[in-house]
Amino acid sequence: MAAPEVTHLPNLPNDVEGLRQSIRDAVVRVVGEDPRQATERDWMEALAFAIRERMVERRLLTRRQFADEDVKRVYYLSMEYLIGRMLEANLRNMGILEPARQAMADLGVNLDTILDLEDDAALGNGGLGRLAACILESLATQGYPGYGYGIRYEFGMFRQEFEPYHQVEHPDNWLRYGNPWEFPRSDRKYPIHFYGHVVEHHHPRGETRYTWENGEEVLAMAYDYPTAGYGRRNVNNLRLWAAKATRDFDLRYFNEGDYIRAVADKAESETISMVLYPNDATAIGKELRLKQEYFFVSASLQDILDRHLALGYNLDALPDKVAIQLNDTHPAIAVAELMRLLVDCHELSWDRAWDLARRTFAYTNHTLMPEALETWPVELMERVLPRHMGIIYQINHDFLEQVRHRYPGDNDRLARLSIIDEQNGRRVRMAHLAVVGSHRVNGVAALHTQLLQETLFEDFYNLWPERFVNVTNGVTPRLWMIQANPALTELLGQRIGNDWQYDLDRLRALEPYAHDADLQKAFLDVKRANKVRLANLVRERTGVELNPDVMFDVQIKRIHEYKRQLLKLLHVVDLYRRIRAGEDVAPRVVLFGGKAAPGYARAKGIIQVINEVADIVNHDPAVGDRLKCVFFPNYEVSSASIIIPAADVSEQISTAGFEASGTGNMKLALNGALTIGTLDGANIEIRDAVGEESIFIFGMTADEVVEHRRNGPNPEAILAQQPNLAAAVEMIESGFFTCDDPGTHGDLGRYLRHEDPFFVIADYAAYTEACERADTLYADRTAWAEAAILNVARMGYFSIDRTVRDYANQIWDIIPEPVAPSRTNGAA
Ligand code: B1N
Repeated sequence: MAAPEVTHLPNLPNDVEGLRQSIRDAVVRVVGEDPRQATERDWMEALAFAIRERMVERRLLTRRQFADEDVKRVYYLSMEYLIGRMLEANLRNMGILEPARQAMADLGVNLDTILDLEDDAALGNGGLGRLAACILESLATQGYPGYGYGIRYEFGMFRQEFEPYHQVEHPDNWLRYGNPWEFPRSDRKYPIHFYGHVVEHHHPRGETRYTWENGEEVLAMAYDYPTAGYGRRNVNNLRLWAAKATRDFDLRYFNEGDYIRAVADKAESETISMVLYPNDATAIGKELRLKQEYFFVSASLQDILDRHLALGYNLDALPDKVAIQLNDTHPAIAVAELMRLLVDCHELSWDRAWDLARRTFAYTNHTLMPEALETWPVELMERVLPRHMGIIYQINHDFLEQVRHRYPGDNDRLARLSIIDEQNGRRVRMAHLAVVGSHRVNGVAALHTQLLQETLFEDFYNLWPERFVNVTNGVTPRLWMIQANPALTELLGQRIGNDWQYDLDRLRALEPYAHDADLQKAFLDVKRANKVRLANLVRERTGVELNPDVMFDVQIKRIHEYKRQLLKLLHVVDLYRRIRAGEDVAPRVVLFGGKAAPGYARAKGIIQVINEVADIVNHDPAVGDRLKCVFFPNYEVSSASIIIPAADVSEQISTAGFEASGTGNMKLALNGALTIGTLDGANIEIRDAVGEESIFIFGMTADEVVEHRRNGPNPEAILAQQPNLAAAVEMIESGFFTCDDPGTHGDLGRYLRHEDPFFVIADYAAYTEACERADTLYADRTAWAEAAILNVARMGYFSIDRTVRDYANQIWDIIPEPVAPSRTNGAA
């Protein structure tokens, strides 16, 4: 037993004086610079170090308490965490934002300038990755024992530039100055195998055993990112894995004298964690992607089992002490890997291991789109992960036996349910592996879960209805209200106090004041100030001047056909043509933001045409302030937090049945934007919460979309009946917006006229009618303010804290374990 002074934690002071001391010390001791000469970046780093030593202290306290209390832990496995900037969030959640601001001022440094220097941690594509980041923040805030596992990509989501109209991707070298938030753990390394072959060992009595031999090995090394809760002392951990070459790796060629080859091979093995695949809602069929998935899953499961055993539990207690959530199918190979670890390494019987695995795992589905469903060719899986292919066959064999027993002779059903798809050249269906290997499967919005049960997983739902649950997504109010919208936060504080910061349902206290003229005025003033803030940023980034007194109409999300940026663009072109024709239209600023996957030609074409239209519209003196169109470059978490509070209108116009949930819809509505939306994803629940008067619903329902497709859509017939729409399409395809090369958008015209796979043409009339309803309400400032205030008051349900409680209660069976303030210190 170590002496008390060894196990004692430091308990650093959090007042201005104490912080100032730490920051000044850190400039010298950590950054290595003379305070007289330190740059802003030096001060930023010093501040980060002062925060992180305080975070790690609480992290250790939290860990001690969890160990003492024998808690059950949840582990969230996700390929993506779209965290954004960490400095301000960590300051706020640690409760030291204001003292730090003062301490920095005392040192002659403006905190806001410093905050703006930080790069976003963009280890994700969009909604799925941001949801993972919100969930970790909420787990800590609510005091749940919850840990994230993922990949420490050297390069995150690419940086988007326009040259001048089309998207160009630049590498996101976010670690180039190092990263003060991470703790490298060179003592936490696990070997990860690839390739090689499997050897069977027959035993006269008992099960056949398998060993996985030869092949290649890389190491997964842990980097820890402490995650602080808001208003609590709990600090959890996000552990990201980086690939490092093993020592034997070098030796192999060094001994043969091929030094260059040895170094090249070492670099090659470390590419596993080099780059995030920039594809949202599409499956990536690349061997390197499969290796990334297995790499982080294997490291995480080895780490989880190590901790479980180190805490003194036996493997039979695994489901009582551990829950593992699979964020989509990207980590679904975990089902086979846990079986391998339990059966091959820990020598459990197959049946015992299977029971433990199934009770430990749960799986979240995020999409119904066929092109996003991961399937791996059997041949590839066999080559890269031969032992896992064998395990999957065994799992499938046992599973299909069960199905045969339940539905004798139903071979069609067997083929539909099988983990192996035999129709398309033998592929492993990762979603089936995830469903079979989990005790719960959830969709991310009510409609999405219903559609999962009726379509994608219909056969599974019939087999195991109790396995399926809905957990509607949410967003963290700490980032998406308190940090992004300080002006509204302040106003809310004055009117209803700050309880809503801990329980978002309490925003409802605002409802009785929705028609209070003073509140309405203050609310509109806040919105206008946020629009001025955005207008300044837009001027800086694009040179376009925006009038904060017209409606800001915002569509920010990944570029995808189903999200229908083209529907909004057709509206812009229609308005432009009518303005030029002398018609009086309601003025608006239309702002787009979002990235296209680099290989998604149609999405890149959509960006290009929006930029071209914007350039003509914004420079036409006949238009003036009546219409402005901006494509905000490099949309990311940090720009989202400026754009969202400034939006009057939120565009959520996906083809019904395609957007699993959406979360931008929640962030915008929470900040007082009114939604124009289809009955898709969480829009339906938003409508139910805010009421018909605060939302503009339009267009085909998911059922009607299916019906429409069955009837054979006919966009040309619709165009023949809608002269405004036809004129807009003609303007685009005629090359009006592409003076250099009039032929450029003929293809886009043909696409809309003859294909229109996402029913932009079919929904157009309903869409513009919804936009006009919004224009009419917007013109009545009192009525608009009332609707927008009610909208904010009724958004409490969409707090990520409710989402996390739903997971905790319905799926994980974990309870909060807040770190007691009295336990600031003392022996272990
Ligand atoms: O997940 C979000 C939802 O709110 C969105 O509606 C949904 O589109 C999004 C493969 C995905 N689904 N699938 C992905 C991302 C990366 C990748 O490589 C698929 N993203 C979603 C949160 O539930």
